[in-house]
Amino acid sequence: MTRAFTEIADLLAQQAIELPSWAFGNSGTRFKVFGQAGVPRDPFEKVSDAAQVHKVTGLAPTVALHIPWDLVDSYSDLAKHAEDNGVALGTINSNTFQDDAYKLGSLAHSDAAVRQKAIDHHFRCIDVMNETGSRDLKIWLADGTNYPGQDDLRGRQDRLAESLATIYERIGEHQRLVLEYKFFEPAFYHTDVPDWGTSFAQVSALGERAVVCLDTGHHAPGTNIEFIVMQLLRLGKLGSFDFNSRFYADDDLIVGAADPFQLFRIIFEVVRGGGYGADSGVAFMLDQCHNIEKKIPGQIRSVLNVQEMTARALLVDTDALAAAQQAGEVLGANGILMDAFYTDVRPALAEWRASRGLPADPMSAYAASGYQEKIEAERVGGTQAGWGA
Ligand code: PSV
Ligand code: MN
Ligand code: MN
Repeated sequence: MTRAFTEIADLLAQQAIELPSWAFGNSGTRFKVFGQAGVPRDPFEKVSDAAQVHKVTGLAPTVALHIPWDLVDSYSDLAKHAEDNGVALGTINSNTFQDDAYKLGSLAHSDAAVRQKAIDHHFRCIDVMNETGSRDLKIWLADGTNYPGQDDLRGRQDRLAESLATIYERIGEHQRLVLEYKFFEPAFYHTDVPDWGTSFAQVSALGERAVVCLDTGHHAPGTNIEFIVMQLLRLGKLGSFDFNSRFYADDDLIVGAADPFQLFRIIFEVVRGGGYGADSGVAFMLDQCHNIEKKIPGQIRSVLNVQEMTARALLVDTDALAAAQQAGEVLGANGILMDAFYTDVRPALAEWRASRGLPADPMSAYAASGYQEKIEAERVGGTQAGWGA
Protein backbone atom coordinates (compact mmCIF):
# COMPACT_ATOMS: atom_id res chain seq x y z
CA MET A 1 0.00 0.00 0.00
CA THR A 2 1.18 3.49 -0.82
CA ARG A 3 -0.31 6.95 -0.67
CA ALA A 4 -2.39 8.01 -3.68
CA PHE A 5 -0.63 9.98 -6.42
CA THR A 6 -3.19 12.78 -6.06
CA GLU A 7 -1.93 13.35 -2.51
CA ILE A 8 1.59 14.13 -3.72
CA ALA A 9 0.81 16.13 -6.88
CA ASP A 10 1.24 19.55 -5.30
CA LEU A 11 4.38 18.53 -3.44
CA LEU A 12 5.96 17.49 -6.74
CA ALA A 13 5.38 20.99 -8.08
CA GLN A 14 7.81 22.31 -5.43
CA GLN A 15 10.74 20.47 -6.91
CA ALA A 16 13.66 22.48 -8.29
CA ILE A 17 16.93 20.93 -9.46
CA GLU A 18 19.85 23.17 -10.33
CA LEU A 19 21.90 22.32 -13.42
CA PRO A 20 25.69 22.74 -13.61
CA SER A 21 26.90 24.91 -16.51
CA TRP A 22 29.78 22.47 -16.97
CA ALA A 23 27.42 19.65 -17.92
CA PHE A 24 26.94 21.31 -21.29
CA GLY A 25 30.58 21.72 -22.29
CA ASN A 26 32.82 19.02 -23.73
CA SER A 27 34.15 16.68 -21.08
CA GLY A 28 35.91 13.39 -20.74
CA THR A 29 38.32 11.46 -18.61
CA ARG A 30 42.05 11.89 -18.19
CA PHE A 31 42.35 9.62 -21.22
CA LYS A 32 40.28 11.57 -23.70
CA VAL A 33 37.85 14.44 -24.07
CA PHE A 34 35.33 13.65 -26.79
CA GLY A 35 34.22 16.74 -28.64
CA GLN A 36 30.55 16.90 -29.52
CA ALA A 37 28.80 18.87 -32.23
CA GLY A 38 26.84 21.89 -31.06
CA VAL A 39 28.37 22.34 -27.62
CA PRO A 40 28.28 25.89 -26.21
CA ARG A 41 31.06 28.31 -27.10
CA ASP A 42 30.54 30.54 -24.08
CA PRO A 43 28.58 30.78 -20.81
CA PHE A 44 25.65 32.45 -22.56
CA GLU A 45 25.18 29.40 -24.76
CA LYS A 46 25.52 27.09 -21.74
CA VAL A 47 22.67 28.97 -20.08
CA SER A 48 20.58 28.74 -23.27
CA ASP A 49 21.07 24.96 -23.30
CA ALA A 50 20.20 24.63 -19.62
CA ALA A 51 17.02 26.57 -20.31
CA GLN A 52 15.92 23.86 -22.76
CA VAL A 53 15.93 21.35 -19.92
CA HIS A 54 13.67 23.56 -17.84
CA LYS A 55 11.41 24.28 -20.79
CA VAL A 56 10.47 20.63 -21.29
CA THR A 57 10.50 19.48 -17.66
CA GLY A 58 9.65 22.51 -15.49
CA LEU A 59 12.18 21.07 -13.05
CA ALA A 60 15.38 23.01 -13.56
CA PRO A 61 14.86 26.75 -13.01
CA THR A 62 18.49 27.64 -12.13
CA VAL A 63 21.99 27.16 -13.49
CA ALA A 64 25.16 26.92 -11.38
CA LEU A 65 28.30 28.66 -12.61
CA HIS A 66 31.95 27.70 -12.15
CA ILE A 67 34.47 30.50 -11.88
CA PRO A 68 36.70 30.98 -13.89
CA TRP A 69 35.27 28.44 -16.37
CA ASP A 70 32.29 30.77 -16.77
CA LEU A 71 34.15 34.03 -17.01
CA VAL A 72 32.15 36.84 -18.67
CA ASP A 73 32.52 40.61 -18.85
CA SER A 74 29.18 41.26 -17.21
CA TYR A 75 27.37 38.90 -14.88
CA SER A 76 24.32 41.15 -14.91
CA ASP A 77 24.15 40.57 -18.68
CA LEU A 78 24.41 36.83 -18.11
CA ALA A 79 21.71 37.00 -15.42
CA LYS A 80 19.51 38.98 -17.84
CA HIS A 81 20.15 36.40 -20.55
CA ALA A 82 19.11 33.65 -18.12
CA GLU A 83 15.94 35.53 -17.25
CA ASP A 84 15.11 36.07 -20.94
CA ASN A 85 15.39 32.30 -21.35
CA GLY A 86 13.11 31.51 -18.42
CA VAL A 87 15.78 30.52 -15.89
CA ALA A 88 18.03 32.20 -13.30
CA LEU A 89 21.65 31.93 -12.22
CA GLY A 90 22.25 29.92 -9.06
CA THR A 91 25.20 28.63 -7.08
CA ILE A 92 28.69 29.95 -7.71
CA ASN A 93 31.38 27.25 -7.59
CA SER A 94 34.96 28.28 -6.91
CA ASN A 95 37.96 26.68 -8.58
CA THR A 96 41.27 26.36 -6.79
CA PHE A 97 42.55 23.27 -8.50
CA GLN A 98 43.81 24.27 -11.92
CA ASP A 99 46.57 26.82 -11.34
CA ASP A 100 50.17 25.68 -10.97
CA ALA A 101 50.27 27.59 -7.68
CA TYR A 102 47.81 25.08 -6.21
CA LYS A 103 49.94 22.00 -6.82
CA LEU A 104 50.36 21.44 -3.08
CA GLY A 105 47.00 22.83 -2.05
CA SER A 106 45.02 26.04 -1.86
CA LEU A 107 43.18 27.07 1.33
CA ALA A 108 45.26 24.58 3.35
CA HIS A 109 48.60 25.29 1.65
CA SER A 110 51.60 25.85 3.92
CA ASP A 111 52.53 29.07 2.10
CA ALA A 112 50.48 32.07 3.22
CA ALA A 113 50.82 33.68 -0.22
CA VAL A 114 49.15 30.73 -1.93
CA ARG A 115 46.41 30.69 0.69
CA GLN A 116 45.83 34.38 0.09
CA LYS A 117 45.60 33.80 -3.67
CA ALA A 118 42.92 31.17 -3.04
CA ILE A 119 41.09 33.43 -0.58
CA ASP A 120 41.16 36.29 -3.11
CA HIS A 121 39.65 33.96 -5.69
CA HIS A 122 36.77 33.28 -3.30
CA PHE A 123 36.35 37.02 -2.73
CA ARG A 124 36.04 37.38 -6.51
CA CYS A 125 33.39 34.63 -6.47
CA ILE A 126 31.47 36.56 -3.80
CA ASP A 127 31.61 39.66 -6.01
CA VAL A 128 30.07 37.57 -8.80
CA MET A 129 27.38 36.31 -6.39
CA ASN A 130 26.54 39.90 -5.53
CA GLU A 131 26.06 40.65 -9.23
CA THR A 132 24.03 37.53 -10.00
CA GLY A 133 22.01 37.49 -6.80
CA SER A 134 23.27 33.99 -6.00
CA ARG A 135 22.76 32.57 -2.55
CA ASP A 136 25.39 29.85 -2.38
CA LEU A 137 29.17 29.84 -2.65
CA LYS A 138 30.16 26.22 -3.14
CA ILE A 139 33.67 25.19 -2.26
CA TRP A 140 35.17 21.92 -3.32
CA LEU A 141 38.87 21.61 -2.59
CA ALA A 142 41.41 19.38 -4.29
CA ASP A 143 43.67 19.92 -1.27
CA GLY A 144 45.46 16.92 0.14
CA THR A 145 48.73 14.99 -0.06
CA ASN A 146 49.99 11.93 -1.90
CA TYR A 147 52.54 10.64 0.58
CA PRO A 148 52.61 10.11 4.32
CA GLY A 149 54.78 12.78 5.87
CA GLN A 150 54.43 15.09 2.86
CA ASP A 151 52.78 17.74 5.03
CA ASP A 152 51.46 18.15 8.54
CA LEU A 153 47.86 16.88 8.64
CA ARG A 154 46.90 18.93 11.68
CA GLY A 155 48.58 22.08 10.39
CA ARG A 156 46.67 21.82 7.13
CA GLN A 157 43.36 21.46 8.96
CA ASP A 158 44.11 24.51 11.10
CA ARG A 159 45.10 26.59 8.08
CA LEU A 160 41.97 25.49 6.26
CA ALA A 161 39.82 26.62 9.19
CA GLU A 162 41.51 30.01 9.16
CA SER A 163 41.09 30.47 5.40
CA LEU A 164 37.45 29.45 5.50
CA ALA A 165 36.79 31.87 8.36
CA THR A 166 38.24 34.71 6.28
CA ILE A 167 35.97 33.81 3.35
CA TYR A 168 32.94 33.35 5.59
CA GLU A 169 33.37 36.84 7.01
CA ARG A 170 32.94 38.24 3.51
CA ILE A 171 29.67 36.51 2.56
CA GLY A 172 26.44 38.49 2.88
CA GLU A 173 23.61 38.05 5.31
CA HIS A 174 21.53 36.11 2.79
CA GLN A 175 24.38 34.11 1.36
CA ARG A 176 25.78 30.75 2.40
CA LEU A 177 29.14 29.04 2.30
CA VAL A 178 28.68 25.42 1.24
CA LEU A 179 31.60 23.06 1.82
CA GLU A 180 31.74 19.89 -0.25
CA TYR A 181 33.68 16.79 0.77
CA LYS A 182 35.25 14.03 -1.27
CA PHE A 183 37.08 10.99 0.01
CA PHE A 184 39.95 10.92 -2.49
CA GLU A 185 41.21 12.28 -5.81
CA PRO A 186 43.18 14.16 -6.98
CA ALA A 187 45.07 13.63 -3.72
CA PHE A 188 45.47 9.95 -2.92
CA TYR A 189 47.02 9.63 0.53
CA HIS A 190 44.91 12.14 2.40
CA THR A 191 42.33 14.75 1.47
CA ASP A 192 41.79 17.81 3.65
CA VAL A 193 37.98 17.60 3.46
CA PRO A 194 37.43 13.87 2.92
CA ASP A 195 34.13 13.21 4.65
CA TRP A 196 30.92 14.68 6.03
CA GLY A 197 32.35 14.78 9.55
CA THR A 198 35.24 17.02 8.54
CA SER A 199 32.99 19.26 6.48
CA PHE A 200 30.54 19.40 9.38
CA ALA A 201 33.30 20.27 11.87
CA GLN A 202 34.66 23.01 9.62
CA VAL A 203 31.30 24.63 8.79
CA SER A 204 30.07 24.37 12.37
CA ALA A 205 33.05 26.44 13.49
CA LEU A 206 32.10 29.14 10.98
CA GLY A 207 28.48 29.78 11.84
CA GLU A 208 24.88 29.37 10.79
CA ARG A 209 25.31 30.29 7.16
CA ALA A 210 27.90 27.63 6.55
CA VAL A 211 26.58 24.24 5.52
CA VAL A 212 27.64 20.94 3.95
CA CYS A 213 27.29 19.81 0.33
CA LEU A 214 26.81 16.09 -0.14
CA ASP A 215 27.96 14.89 -3.56
CA THR A 216 26.54 11.40 -4.02
CA GLY A 217 29.62 10.30 -5.98
CA HIS A 218 32.10 11.20 -3.25
CA HIS A 219 31.88 8.20 -0.96
CA ALA A 220 33.56 4.83 -0.69
CA PRO A 221 31.62 1.93 -2.22
CA GLY A 222 29.03 0.55 0.16
CA THR A 223 28.70 3.78 2.19
CA ASN A 224 25.21 4.24 3.59
CA ILE A 225 24.66 7.70 2.12
CA GLU A 226 21.09 8.03 3.36
CA PHE A 227 22.39 7.70 6.91
CA ILE A 228 24.65 10.72 6.31
CA VAL A 229 21.67 12.59 4.85
CA MET A 230 19.64 11.82 7.96
CA GLN A 231 22.45 12.91 10.29
CA LEU A 232 23.20 16.18 8.52
CA LEU A 233 19.51 17.08 8.43
CA ARG A 234 19.21 16.21 12.08
CA LEU A 235 22.12 18.54 12.80
CA GLY A 236 20.69 21.29 10.59
CA LYS A 237 23.74 21.35 8.34
CA LEU A 238 22.68 19.76 5.06
CA GLY A 239 22.92 22.62 2.58
CA SER A 240 22.89 20.96 -0.79
CA PHE A 241 23.26 17.88 -2.92
CA ASP A 242 25.44 17.33 -5.94
CA PHE A 243 23.61 14.44 -7.58
CA ASN A 244 25.26 11.95 -9.90
CA SER A 245 25.85 8.20 -10.13
CA ARG A 246 28.97 6.19 -9.60
CA PHE A 247 30.04 2.63 -10.19
CA TYR A 248 33.68 2.91 -9.16
CA ALA A 249 34.97 6.39 -8.30
CA ASP A 250 33.86 9.95 -8.99
CA ASP A 251 32.19 8.79 -12.21
CA ASP A 252 29.74 11.72 -12.54
CA LEU A 253 27.28 9.54 -14.46
CA ILE A 254 23.58 10.28 -14.79
CA VAL A 255 21.91 10.38 -11.37
CA GLY A 256 19.72 7.38 -10.74
CA ALA A 257 21.38 5.42 -13.56
CA ALA A 258 23.64 3.25 -11.44
CA ASP A 259 21.44 2.69 -8.41
CA PRO A 260 17.89 4.07 -8.49
CA PHE A 261 17.12 2.37 -5.18
CA GLN A 262 19.90 4.31 -3.46
CA LEU A 263 18.50 7.55 -4.89
CA PHE A 264 15.06 6.59 -3.58
CA ARG A 265 16.45 5.88 -0.12
CA ILE A 266 18.32 9.20 -0.09
CA ILE A 267 15.25 11.18 -1.10
CA PHE A 268 13.10 9.33 1.39
CA GLU A 269 15.44 10.52 4.17
CA VAL A 270 15.39 14.05 2.72
CA VAL A 271 11.61 14.11 2.92
CA ARG A 272 11.61 12.45 6.36
CA GLY A 273 14.09 15.01 7.67
CA GLY A 274 12.26 18.09 6.35
CA GLY A 275 14.76 18.72 3.55
CA TYR A 276 12.27 18.73 0.71
CA GLY A 277 10.74 21.87 -0.79
CA ALA A 278 11.65 25.45 -1.56
CA ASP A 279 11.92 26.64 2.06
CA SER A 280 13.82 23.66 3.39
CA GLY A 281 17.28 25.16 2.83
CA VAL A 282 18.40 22.01 1.02
CA ALA A 283 19.31 22.68 -2.61
CA PHE A 284 19.10 19.88 -5.17
CA MET A 285 21.76 20.15 -7.85
CA LEU A 286 23.31 17.95 -10.47
CA ASP A 287 27.07 17.61 -10.74
CA GLN A 288 27.51 15.55 -13.83
CA CYS A 289 29.17 15.44 -17.17
CA HIS A 290 28.07 13.64 -20.30
CA ASN A 291 31.18 12.33 -21.97
CA ILE A 292 29.66 10.02 -24.56
CA GLU A 293 25.93 10.83 -24.61
CA LYS A 294 24.34 14.07 -25.78
CA LYS A 295 24.36 16.65 -23.07
CA ILE A 296 20.92 18.26 -23.10
CA PRO A 297 19.06 14.92 -23.28
CA GLY A 298 21.45 13.65 -20.58
CA GLN A 299 20.38 16.46 -18.28
CA ILE A 300 16.70 15.95 -19.11
CA ARG A 301 16.99 12.24 -18.27
CA SER A 302 18.77 13.17 -15.02
CA VAL A 303 16.16 15.58 -13.67
CA LEU A 304 13.42 13.13 -14.61
CA ASN A 305 15.23 10.39 -12.70
CA VAL A 306 15.31 12.63 -9.62
CA GLN A 307 11.64 13.46 -10.07
CA GLU A 308 10.68 9.80 -10.41
CA MET A 309 12.48 8.79 -7.24
CA THR A 310 11.06 11.82 -5.44
CA ALA A 311 7.55 10.77 -6.42
CA ARG A 312 8.19 7.25 -5.15
CA ALA A 313 9.65 8.57 -1.89
CA LEU A 314 6.64 10.84 -1.40
CA LEU A 315 4.32 7.89 -1.99
CA VAL A 316 5.55 6.04 1.10
CA ASP A 317 2.66 5.58 3.51
CA THR A 318 4.49 7.09 6.46
CA ASP A 319 1.67 6.52 8.94
CA ALA A 320 1.60 2.82 8.16
CA LEU A 321 5.39 2.75 8.24
CA ALA A 322 5.57 4.37 11.66
CA ALA A 323 2.97 1.94 13.00
CA ALA A 324 4.84 -1.06 11.62
CA GLN A 325 8.14 0.23 13.05
CA GLN A 326 6.55 0.82 16.43
CA ALA A 327 5.11 -2.68 16.42
CA GLY A 328 8.47 -4.16 15.51
CA GLU A 329 7.13 -5.56 12.25
CA VAL A 330 10.42 -5.93 10.46
CA LEU A 331 9.16 -7.31 7.17
CA GLY A 332 5.98 -5.26 7.30
CA ALA A 333 7.91 -2.01 7.63
CA ASN A 334 10.34 -2.98 4.92
CA GLY A 335 7.40 -3.99 2.70
CA ILE A 336 5.80 -0.57 3.05
CA LEU A 337 8.97 1.13 1.84
CA MET A 338 9.41 -1.35 -1.01
CA ASP A 339 5.78 -0.92 -2.16
CA ALA A 340 6.55 2.72 -2.86
CA PHE A 341 9.91 1.98 -4.44
CA TYR A 342 8.42 -0.57 -6.84
CA THR A 343 5.60 1.76 -7.97
CA ASP A 344 6.03 2.77 -11.59
CA VAL A 345 5.22 6.47 -11.41
CA ARG A 346 6.05 7.25 -15.03
CA PRO A 347 2.48 7.18 -16.42
CA ALA A 348 1.17 9.30 -13.53
CA LEU A 349 4.01 11.78 -13.96
CA ALA A 350 3.30 12.07 -17.69
CA GLU A 351 -0.31 12.95 -16.88
CA TRP A 352 0.82 15.30 -14.13
CA ARG A 353 3.07 17.13 -16.60
CA ALA A 354 0.37 17.37 -19.24
CA SER A 355 -2.06 18.79 -16.69
CA ARG A 356 0.49 21.55 -15.97
CA GLY A 357 1.08 22.53 -19.57
CA LEU A 358 4.35 20.62 -19.89
CA PRO A 359 5.15 17.94 -22.47
CA ALA A 360 4.03 14.51 -21.25
CA ASP A 361 7.27 13.09 -22.64
CA PRO A 362 10.09 15.64 -22.23
CA MET A 363 12.70 13.49 -24.00
CA SER A 364 10.61 13.28 -27.18
CA ALA A 365 9.55 16.90 -26.90
CA TYR A 366 13.19 17.97 -26.89
CA ALA A 367 14.02 15.64 -29.78
CA ALA A 368 11.12 17.11 -31.77
CA SER A 369 11.96 20.72 -30.91
CA GLY A 370 14.73 20.99 -33.52
CA TYR A 371 17.02 22.69 -30.96
CA GLN A 372 19.71 20.01 -31.16
CA GLU A 373 19.91 20.20 -34.97
CA LYS A 374 20.00 23.97 -34.77
CA ILE A 375 22.94 24.17 -32.34
CA GLU A 376 24.82 21.44 -34.19
CA ALA A 377 24.52 23.45 -37.40
CA GLU A 378 25.22 26.84 -35.90
CA ARG A 379 27.93 26.32 -33.32
CA VAL A 380 31.47 25.53 -34.29
CA GLY A 381 34.32 25.17 -31.80
CA GLY A 382 32.51 24.48 -28.54
CA THR A 383 34.35 24.80 -25.25
CA GLN A 384 35.52 22.23 -22.82
CA ALA A 385 33.75 21.94 -19.48
CA GLY A 386 36.99 22.09 -17.55
CA TRP A 387 38.58 18.69 -17.26
CA GLY A 388 36.67 15.49 -16.56
CA ALA A 389 34.37 17.64 -14.36
C1 PSV B 1 35.49 17.20 -8.41
O1 PSV B 1 35.33 15.99 -7.74
C2 PSV B 1 34.14 17.79 -8.65
O2 PSV B 1 33.44 16.79 -9.40
C3 PSV B 1 33.40 18.14 -7.37
O3 PSV B 1 32.36 17.22 -7.21
C4 PSV B 1 32.87 19.52 -7.61
O4 PSV B 1 31.57 19.70 -7.14
C5 PSV B 1 32.93 19.60 -9.10
O5 PSV B 1 34.13 18.93 -9.41
C6 PSV B 1 32.97 20.98 -9.62
O6 PSV B 1 34.03 21.73 -9.03
MN1 MN C 1 30.42 17.84 -6.71
MN1 MN D 1 33.12 15.16 -8.03
